[in-house]
Order: sequence, then C-alpha cells, then structure tokens
Amino acid sequence: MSSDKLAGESPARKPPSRSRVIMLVDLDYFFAQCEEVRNPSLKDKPVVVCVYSGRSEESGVVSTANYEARKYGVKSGIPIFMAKKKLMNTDAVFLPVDHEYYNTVSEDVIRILKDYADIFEQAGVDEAYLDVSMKVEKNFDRARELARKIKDDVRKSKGLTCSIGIGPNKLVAKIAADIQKPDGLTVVKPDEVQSFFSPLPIGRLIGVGAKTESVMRNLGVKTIGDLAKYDIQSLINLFGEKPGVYFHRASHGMDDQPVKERDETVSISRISTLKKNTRSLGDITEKANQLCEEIHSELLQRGLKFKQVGIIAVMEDVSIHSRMRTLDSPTNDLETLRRNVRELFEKFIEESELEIRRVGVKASGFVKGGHQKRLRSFIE
Ligand code: DCP
Ligand code: CA
Ligand code: CA
Repeated sequence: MSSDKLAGESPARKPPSRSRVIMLVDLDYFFAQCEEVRNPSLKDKPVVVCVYSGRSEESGVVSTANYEARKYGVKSGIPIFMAKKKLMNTDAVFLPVDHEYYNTVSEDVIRILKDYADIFEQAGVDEAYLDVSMKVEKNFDRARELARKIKDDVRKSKGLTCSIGIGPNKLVAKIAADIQKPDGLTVVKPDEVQSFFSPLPIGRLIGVGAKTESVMRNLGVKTIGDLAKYDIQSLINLFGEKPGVYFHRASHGMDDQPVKERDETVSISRISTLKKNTRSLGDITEKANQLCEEIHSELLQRGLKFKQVGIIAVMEDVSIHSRMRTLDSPTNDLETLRRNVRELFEKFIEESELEIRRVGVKASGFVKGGHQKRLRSFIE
C-alpha cells in the first residue's frame, strides 16, 4: 500500500486508486462499562445491566454484561433469572438500564471520534465507521497508529476502552473489530483479507444469523472459506438473489458500501401477515406483540426513545389503513408500546368492517438521534 501516496497526485501515471482505509470503533461492553465508570468499585465484580419487564421482580432480559460476568456465560438477551443462576455464588451486581446516562456518554465519545475521520458514520449507540483513507494516505500502518491514538484519547477523556477493526471496507472493519475484544486492535490489509476470513466460523459473517448458519452448516459450510468456495448460483437458489449474491461477495471480503453521514432515523416499523384473515383482537394482538418486541430490541440497541406509536392494517381487500397516537413523554418501554398498539387496533376494529390480512407496528418521533444502519442492510 505504500506507493499509493502518488495516486491522488499524478492520476496520469496511475489511475486513481479506489482502495480505502475504513475503521470501525466499537466500545467494549458499553452499558456495563458506563456503569463501571461512574462506580469504579464495580470493576472487579461481574456486572449485569438488566431490562426489567416489571411483571415480577426477576422478569426481563440482560441488556449486556461486563467481561467478568461473561466468564460465567452471561450475555445480552438471556433472561435475568438465568444470569442470576449462573452468578449465584459470586458478588455480582445487577443494575437497571439507564439510557439517558449511556446516551450522554455516547454523544461525548462520538464527538471525540468525529474529529479523526475524513467521513464519519455513527452506526449505533456505541459504534461508528471512520473513513480515514485520506488522513492516513491509504497507509494501513499509519491507520494502526491513528487507531492507537483514538484508543488513548477515548480512554483518557472518558475512561472507556474500545475495540477497533481496520480494513479496506466496512464489512472487513466490522468483523476485525469483533474478533479481538475487549480493548482490541485488528488491522487487516487488503492482501490479508482472504487469509483473515477463510478460517473464521461462518456465524462471524455479518448477516449470517442463527437460522442461516444452521442451513449453511448442514451444507457442510462451516467457515467463511467454505462459503467462498461454494457455487454462487447454488447460494442464489438457496437464499434468494440478493442474499445469495451478498453471501458470495462477502465471503470474499468484498463490500462497496460507502461510509456516509446518516440522516436521523425517522421511524422503525415492522409488518407481518396473519395466519388467516381475521377481526379477532386476540390474534391480531398476538402478532402485533411479536412486532413490538422486535422494534423494542432495535430501539434499545440504538439508544432511542419514541413519542409516537402507529399501527398499520392491510385489509382483506388489500386496502391499507394506519392510525397513530402521540404519547405524553418519550419512552422505550415495551409494555407502553404493546398497550398503545393494542388500544389502537381495538379502536380500529370497531371502526372497520373488513377482516385484516396483515398487521404492522411503527414507532417514531424519536428524541435522541440514532443512526444505526441495520445489519441487514449489508445485504439489501
Ligand atoms: N444491547 C442491548 N440488547 C442487546 C444487544 C445490545 O440492550 N441484545 C445494548 C447494550 C450494549 C449496547 O447495546 O452495551 C452495545 O451493544 P454491543 O453489541 O456493542 O455489545 P456490548 O458493547 O455490550 O459488548 P461488546 O464488548 O461485545 O461490544
Ligand atoms: Ca460494543
Ligand atoms: Ca456495538
């Protein structure tokens, strides 16, 4: 990469290089680390940050846990009672989520990171992509130095550790950041992408969820290298055109997505088809509740609160209707989302005569700017 310096200066001698140097900075065990910062005595203990559902004292899920707690198998998404069981004989501390506090920390860190980038893209409450191609003149060794500086800066000013991945595109940078945690720094130069990707378990590839992973494993595709050798047409037949092409390109470490400043997220919505057309509030609520849960977990990951709740109903004659209401104050509470959605559907059913075919839920009117691109958009 060293001779690339000339690329911008003498395009006549060398075509302009399209190679890039992209960094992903992701804060370690973010919510739990924030808790450690405000209360350093937590540092050596297992710390579990919880989303209490309020139904009973222990109902709810783990938002995140520090690495001490992870040693016992505690991680995001598991039920709180299970985390308590795993940490039974320890001096573990269980804390409720405090999004307001995490958001202020997040904003401070984002402000710091922005200054280091040519182009900056916040990708979540605790992560951001930095295109630093110009800043480091496309030199990956200089990018590594810059990353060390960034880590120092974030540690000194906010007391937080982060993990950084550097690669020729966002996909490689993201996976590189994930591979060594916490406090990691992984640089993957363009000619190292293949050897870096090949041995990784297939589940590491962005966009390969549990379901896809098990399909791939059944095909004998266990590593990203196995996937790279798999015939692209078969992937298309198996997963559809877009995902098939994506899996093929991604397995080879190819990704053209630019790093770009995000617009503020305007809304998060989900829509789904009912098993059969119906006017039964019970059936509709059951489906809508699932959608609420999906929206809720995305809200948490992005650190967003909503002020507006909406429903969408596609009727048996495929006409589309929507209803919306504004809450008194912003919230990210699942029960509030569910209750309002249920009430909106209840009222809507009274007003309409047809059966409903598809139901949708939408949260909007966000107070805090979230910028996360959904991981799925790597595929779309
Ligand atoms: N989060 C959540 N529920 C999830 C996943 C995440 O509430 N299922 C919240 C808590 C996390 C924050 O989002 O602290 C950032 O998520 P990450 O996936 O980056 O995970 P962590 O920062 O907690 O851990 P890591 O050190 O693995 O990055
Ligand atoms: Ca993180
Ligand atoms: Ca993250």
